[in-house]
Amino acid sequence: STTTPRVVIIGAGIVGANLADELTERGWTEVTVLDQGPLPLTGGSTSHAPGLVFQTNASRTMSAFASYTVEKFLALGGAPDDGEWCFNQVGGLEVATTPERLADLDRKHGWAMARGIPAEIVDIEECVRLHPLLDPSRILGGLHTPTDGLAKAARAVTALIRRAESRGAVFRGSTRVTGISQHGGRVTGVTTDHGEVPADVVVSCAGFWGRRLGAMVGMRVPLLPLAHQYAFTGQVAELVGRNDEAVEARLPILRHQDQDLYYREHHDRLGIGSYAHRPIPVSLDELPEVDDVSEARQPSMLPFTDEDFAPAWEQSRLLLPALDDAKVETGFNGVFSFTPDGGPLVGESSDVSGFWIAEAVWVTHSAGVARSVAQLLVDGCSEIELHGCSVHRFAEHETTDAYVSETAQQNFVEIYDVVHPLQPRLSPRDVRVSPFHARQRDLGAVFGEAHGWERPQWYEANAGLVGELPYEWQPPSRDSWSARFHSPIAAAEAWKTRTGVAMYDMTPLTRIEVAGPGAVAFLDRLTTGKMDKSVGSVTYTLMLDDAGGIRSDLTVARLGDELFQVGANGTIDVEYLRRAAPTDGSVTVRDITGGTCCIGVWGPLARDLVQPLSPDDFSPEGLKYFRCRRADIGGVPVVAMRVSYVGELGWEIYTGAEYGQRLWDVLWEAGREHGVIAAARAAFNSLRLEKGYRAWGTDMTTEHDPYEAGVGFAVRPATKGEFVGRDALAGRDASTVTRRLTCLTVDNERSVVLGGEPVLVDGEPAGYVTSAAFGHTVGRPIAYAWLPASLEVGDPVDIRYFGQDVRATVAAEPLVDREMTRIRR
Ligand code: FFO
Repeated sequence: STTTPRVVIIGAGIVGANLADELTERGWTEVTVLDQGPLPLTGGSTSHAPGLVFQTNASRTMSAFASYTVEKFLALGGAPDDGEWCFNQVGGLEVATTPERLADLDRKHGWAMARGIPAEIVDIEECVRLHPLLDPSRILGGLHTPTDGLAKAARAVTALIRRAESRGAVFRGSTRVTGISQHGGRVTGVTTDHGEVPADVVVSCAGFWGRRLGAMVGMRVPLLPLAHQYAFTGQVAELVGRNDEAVEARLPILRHQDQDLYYREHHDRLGIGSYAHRPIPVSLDELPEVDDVSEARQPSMLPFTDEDFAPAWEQSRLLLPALDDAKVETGFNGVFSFTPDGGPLVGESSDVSGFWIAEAVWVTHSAGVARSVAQLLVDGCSEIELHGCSVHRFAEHETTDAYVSETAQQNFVEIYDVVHPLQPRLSPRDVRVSPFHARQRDLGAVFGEAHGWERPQWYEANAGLVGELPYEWQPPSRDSWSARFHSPIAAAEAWKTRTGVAMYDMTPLTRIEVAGPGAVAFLDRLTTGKMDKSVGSVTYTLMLDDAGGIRSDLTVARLGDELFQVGANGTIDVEYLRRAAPTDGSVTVRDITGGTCCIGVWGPLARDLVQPLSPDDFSPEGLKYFRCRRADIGGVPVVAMRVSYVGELGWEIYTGAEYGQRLWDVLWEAGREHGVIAAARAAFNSLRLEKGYRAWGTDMTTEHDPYEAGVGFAVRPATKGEFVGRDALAGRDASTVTRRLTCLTVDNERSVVLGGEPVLVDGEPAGYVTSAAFGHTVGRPIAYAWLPASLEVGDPVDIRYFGQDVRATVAAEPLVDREMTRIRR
């Protein structure tokens, strides 16, 4: 008989129960689920969750999770009338009371379209028809999503437990986990107050208790428990006779985001959820001990604080005048999980293999997250891409108590805010600065922020160049949304990069040193390229998952026989390489981003600037395209790599962080006679799109194979043996794809889209924009989009932008330097 791994799931809430169901469905039947509370109502966040499921989200992944939850819960329960429903599909209505919100609903409607979620923008009259309690004079319109609705989380848990048990899973309530056992870096079991449970895999689905469980294996789980108010009104006259106890609700679930409020029916009463109060962090030690958990008494339900709810009640009565005769009857401050970026936390411990977490998950996304975790465990990869959920997406400082506490509370406060995609966080700032920071400030850098790094977006010092721009380079004015967090100075910086020379700070790019006698074989197994090339080679290559999806794209520079420098896409890559490395000591993997720095010197005059500073050969023959070498530049020891994400002649020049400012100064001084400028991310992003370079995480993810993404050239099966993803790609190539990352140019030069918008072909949604920017060299906005492969160059499409259709045309790519003459000069 075949055996499957013994899995222990900690937590029988909506995530743990779903996971037991998904695992047993896939034949992993040796599943034990433990919970400290009684079954099935254990007293965690699931037990009091109001269950509103709004599917549309800025994140595709989160939307996909939610849609699966809807589909699964609909199938799991009975019809609303029989009182056995797990999902009551009443629809969702989000109303706008300000013009900004109304515009934002247009944008959100676009996301729904791009994700295949039926939704429509509705006028005031229709809002009131859908939800007759609304005061028409208070609202401007709404977004209606008929497939949204109410999840009955506690009932779903019961049904999932029953189904998982029928396949062999064992659920044990009132069993407290006291420790995680491990041996040789692997998990071996779970200790409880009722003895030891052996395990090959442990998945903590402990919700807001997760930090405590993680600490048992030395894992810092970046999650903060916060209390959030939920109130029940007394009977509302207008609701009497509309519903019975079994159905509970017929009106759509309602969001009033301008006041941080949401609503649902409970038979003839209303439930009101509020984020309009101060954030209320909760210490696990303060939670009440509850022996007799019930719907009304749970450790995760703190006493209602009336004073915090007063403004919410006032606003509710304005929006819903029917509440004038009602009052708040009861309420509670419910504890649930917040994270620094609002996303869930999914993944395996870095230090103890076999210990996984799936936490900070809303009921809305629970089934989807559980399915993905089950796929990760059983198949090795998830069909929905997870980089925004990975527990390894955070920089080290982002898991500290101070950071988690501050940012999770910010997330609470800003939960319903209209957020611009380029809006940087205000605090904490100046956490990580490159060695060029002082010089950048002197040049009037306007900084954005990413994982703590201060990253210039443009330099005010270049403002004077805007007036010098030749006519064809002058940027058109923008609509107010795309003009936010943007400056026309980007046009001047792009112009100088294409016609002169510019210095870019590339320090925040993740750099990994891979070294040791096993390094070549190790990298060869994990990537699609040939790694056993000469010292001085640089290879653009991909890492795939077992299904052939793109896990990352890398540059791999061979600095020595046993020494490589890998340019990567963040801490997820560091973690993956670290955990995939052989354990026999033949390979070391080290994140060297922090101790080093990098300046990209790019433009047709780059060689004129750099060569006189160095005794080493920077000539076209001396340092060819995609080669690297150690060199001395103005007395600074560097590694120069002839790579350019902006698509111009030049080098990424690396040195130790302590030499960084000196390197900057040397290049800057020598550059004066060539008119060198410092240039920044806004120009950078435009230039790379013109050159057709993909950004992993935005343009392509594990959901895409290399041929669809247009990076099939980096897969070299003929030149090498086994590598991860090889078998999955067999038989696929550029001619077999059904969808493609497609280059579009927008016909009207003023319509700059920003990414995430739906693309329509013949008036029907057919895909979505990934990255977009104004192409300063080509004088048009550029948008890359996932679209059917049947489209041809010259075909017209429409991009839906704030409710308007913007005409665009499929273009041959890249738009700039297709002949490679600029970059190879
Ligand atoms: N590493 C370095 N050093 N620099 C980078 O800009 C980046 N990336 C990511 C992660 N690693 C990096 C990789 N993305 C090209 C395209 C995308 C890149 C990096 C480089 C590029 O030059 N492509 C050429 C390759 C041709 C060839 O294989 O010979 C091309 O497509 O023509 C920044 O995000």
